[in-house]
Amino acid sequence: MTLLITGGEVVGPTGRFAADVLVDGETISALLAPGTWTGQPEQTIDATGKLVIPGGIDVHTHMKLPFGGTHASDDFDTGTRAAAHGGTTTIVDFAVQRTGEVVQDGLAAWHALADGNAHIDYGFHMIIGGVDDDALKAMDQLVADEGVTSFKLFMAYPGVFYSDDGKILRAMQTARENGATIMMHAENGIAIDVLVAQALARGETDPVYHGITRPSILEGEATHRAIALAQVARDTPLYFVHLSASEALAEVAAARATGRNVFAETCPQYLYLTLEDQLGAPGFEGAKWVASPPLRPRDESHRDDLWRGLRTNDLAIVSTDHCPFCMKDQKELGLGDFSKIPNGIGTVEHRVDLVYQGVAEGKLSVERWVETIATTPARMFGLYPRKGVIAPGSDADIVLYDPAGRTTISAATHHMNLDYSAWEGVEIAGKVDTVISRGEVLVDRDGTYHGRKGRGRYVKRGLSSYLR
Ligand code: DUC
Ligand code: ZN
Ligand code: ZN
Ligand code: ZN
Repeated sequence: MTLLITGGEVVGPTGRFAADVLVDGETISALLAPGTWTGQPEQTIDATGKLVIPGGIDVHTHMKLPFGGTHASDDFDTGTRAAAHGGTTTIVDFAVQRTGEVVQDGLAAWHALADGNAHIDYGFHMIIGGVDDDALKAMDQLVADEGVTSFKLFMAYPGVFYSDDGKILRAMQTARENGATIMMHAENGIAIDVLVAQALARGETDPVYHGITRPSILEGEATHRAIALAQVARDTPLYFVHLSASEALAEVAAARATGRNVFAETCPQYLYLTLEDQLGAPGFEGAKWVASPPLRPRDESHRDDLWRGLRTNDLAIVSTDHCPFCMKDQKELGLGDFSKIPNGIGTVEHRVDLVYQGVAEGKLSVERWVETIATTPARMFGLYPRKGVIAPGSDADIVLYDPAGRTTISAATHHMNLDYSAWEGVEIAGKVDTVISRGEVLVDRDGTYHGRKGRGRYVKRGLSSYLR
């Protein structure tokens, strides 16, 4: 099957240029000067007026994550179908080893959830919830055999996913040897738990106290500590997930300025939403935005700093931390006690649009948009050049994006298995037009969906391109 995408403007991190893109089967076979191909394609898509970009790569999703007695409401079927509608053609989800569990069993459980169910290609990171000799050996095996080359540790959630500093250091030393990347949830969970207990004792039970008991300085402190531990582990690559706070960004920027192997992502919720948005919601509605890290106060300039970090590359990637829980029966578990609200926001369908809105508002260049949502995610997590770039030989994961289109986000129209939207009514000056995964049109210009459950493949990842 040959497919020719004509008349569009191809965008990559190195620039934008007019080109026709020729797809042969599952891969891109050529980029051609417009109108110069003389063959007969079996299918042609007119991309006049559209940006032709590599399919989005969301390297932070939690399909079916067990949390607080329930599970994230999207599974690999509904979640990857929603991702595809929003122009994301690859996810890297977090397989989970819980404390006391064998790492390989956790990985097998995640394959059982995903294999045969995903609509788009997927890889796995591994959450290590119990660092011990067996888990460290398992990390080596996952890197060598399973295509899992990144491991997430938690400085938050004591008693659940939490690792103390000694465990973190040991995992970092192991990663230094096997080439893996350590991904860090940097919040001082021990201190946070004290603040949470004190708030509840005062009768402060509403959703907004979730954010008030997780102050940004405790993200900055944990970020600083993790950077120090990684230095002791001979500068093992360290990647901060869901960075939300100016204090944390300052730590990352300072480390990078001295040449350290430190990277970070942020998420749309931290770029756009604030604690005041949550405070303004009536009654228990604020639960919609309970996630960790929390939304930050408007007056502390976190959002401006994060947009700047995206421009300067101190923030390399925008992922979603997609972790949806319905209001009914899930978020409602925290009625009367904010600490029982399952943590998470569902955004996997909207990331490409939400970051493009930054382009529309003049905060980011169009090249930087592509870099932060597709190219750098691929390079950071060992998917490049198979994914993340429009180039001969790469998978034909391609999105046509219409800068003249308009998108309004609503639970009434989204595809996530979620009974509300954290982004209800948000308008985007742009629109996903056509979504192609390995040469197959999943979403066409009319919005018709042609994908199917089970077509997505597991991708074994290599080591990070940023490894030194
Ligand atoms: N944060 C969330 O909001 N949800 C799941 C895990 C996490 O770290
Ligand atoms: Zn986290
Ligand atoms: Zn510091
Ligand atoms: Zn997460």
